[in-house]
Amino acid sequence: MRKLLVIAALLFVPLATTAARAHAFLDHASPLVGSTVASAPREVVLTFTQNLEPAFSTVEVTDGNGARVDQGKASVSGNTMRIGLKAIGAGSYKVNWHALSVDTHTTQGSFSFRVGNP
Ligand SMILES: [Cu+2]
Repeated sequence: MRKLLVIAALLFVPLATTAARAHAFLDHASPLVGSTVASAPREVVLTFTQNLEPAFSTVEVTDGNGARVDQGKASVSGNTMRIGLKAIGAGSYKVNWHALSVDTHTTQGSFSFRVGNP
């Protein structure tokens, strides 16, 4: 039974990979996903696996209390979305993004980063 499950899982991997490539997923971010940075970043930059539709792609950055610490309006260029940050101190911050890729599929995700001494 267990062997069958493993085989089934392996069979689905190529399909999942193909589907993932067809949408705009987060490829990498600055600050890095889950990282701790020594000094406060002035912006968050998200790079996606596909070009984005600027009008329908957004990102919000919130502090530990859920208060917005971003400058309000993301700018999108190609597969990159960036948003400026207010002056932030040490703490944990959450980045919530929504993306509409040029193939009209929506994706969303979130991650956090920390400012302060690791
Ligand atoms: Cu897609």
